[in-house]
Amino acid sequence: MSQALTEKVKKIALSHGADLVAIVNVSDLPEHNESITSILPTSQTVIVVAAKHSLAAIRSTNNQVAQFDTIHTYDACARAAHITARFLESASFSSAAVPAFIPIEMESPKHGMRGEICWRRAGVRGGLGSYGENGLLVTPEFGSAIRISGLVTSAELTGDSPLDEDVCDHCMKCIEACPAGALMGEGKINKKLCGDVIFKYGLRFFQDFIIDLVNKQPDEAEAVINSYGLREMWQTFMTGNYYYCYKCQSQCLATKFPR
Ligand code: B12
Ligand code: SF4
Ligand code: SF4
Repeated sequence: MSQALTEKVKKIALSHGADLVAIVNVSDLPEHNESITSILPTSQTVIVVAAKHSLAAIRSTNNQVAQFDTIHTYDACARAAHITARFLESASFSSAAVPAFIPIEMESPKHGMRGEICWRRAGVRGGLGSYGENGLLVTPEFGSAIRISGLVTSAELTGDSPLDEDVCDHCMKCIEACPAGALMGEGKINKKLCGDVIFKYGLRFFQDFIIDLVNKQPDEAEAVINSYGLREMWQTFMTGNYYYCYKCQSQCLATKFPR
């Protein structure tokens, strides 16, 4: 394991969009062994990168501002992951950046609900923070207001250790703030209730829209096509961002850590 290479890799990620970076050995993510190996059979290390949201943006009552911030926070993660992968490849280590959220396996049984690597888990194992009552990765620096992504590489880097401390304040602000009543504490979530809110104009809306359209008489179809819902959905297609709630992220400050 090369400490110098590990430090260099972290420096590159941090100077290209990441606000936090952690190194996890593949052997410390046994739950993802199969998918990691299918991405890169020679994988030795997962490099986790996280970028912070603008708190003002995800707290804004203007959802388009929050969506815009999300697009660019994901971009920051993607840039850090890709540039780090390119650096490692130029140093003769096979490396591949892994999606932060989409594209994602849509086939049964995953149905878009399971990433190739669960980035919360990877973040916890790499010591970026701990699980919160909201089920998200809570960091000392930014609470839950981060996006996470990363890459796999054949380079053997020095792994980081999980944190000893519990970063979550257990203040329950996330639970109280959830408009869907989807959070039950201790990380338990009703995914459908949350999904109905965050994907308001997502896949289910699209499916209902098509069903509605095919059941309409020709003279009624125009009203459906001209509806607000279709225009909103078009925007989510165009931008690639479809979230309509950020409350459990934006209310979580994990305030026991000064910043
Ligand atoms: C599927 C998915 C969803 C689903 C299901 C979420 C869920 N909680 O399971 C839905 C659509 C509901 C969803 C909602 C949201 N999501 Co989402 N989602 C994902 C996605 C694409 C895959 C997650 C996955 O593979 N889950 C499957 C398995 C691994 O999860 P699981 O069976 O529930 O197992 C977990 C628990 O067992 C937990 N666990 C184990 N032991 C313990 C112990 C304790 C004490 C606790 C608390 C938990 C815990 O560990 C596992 C996770 O590591 C990830 C991206 C990624 N690739 O990681 C983003 C991701 C988790 N989502 C994210 C976000 C921000 C959101 C939303 C805020 C929506 C938004 N505006 O973006 C909400 C938050 C809802 C919430 N509070 O959980 C971020 C989280 C950032 C962070 N700080 O952690 C991620 C990582 C995207 C990213 N790349 O940044 N999401
Ligand atoms: S809002 Fe409070 S209880 Fe919820 S995850 Fe953050 S620190 Fe923990
Ligand atoms: S994203 Fe919104 S609806 Fe989903 S769990 Fe968090 S607060 Fe609740």
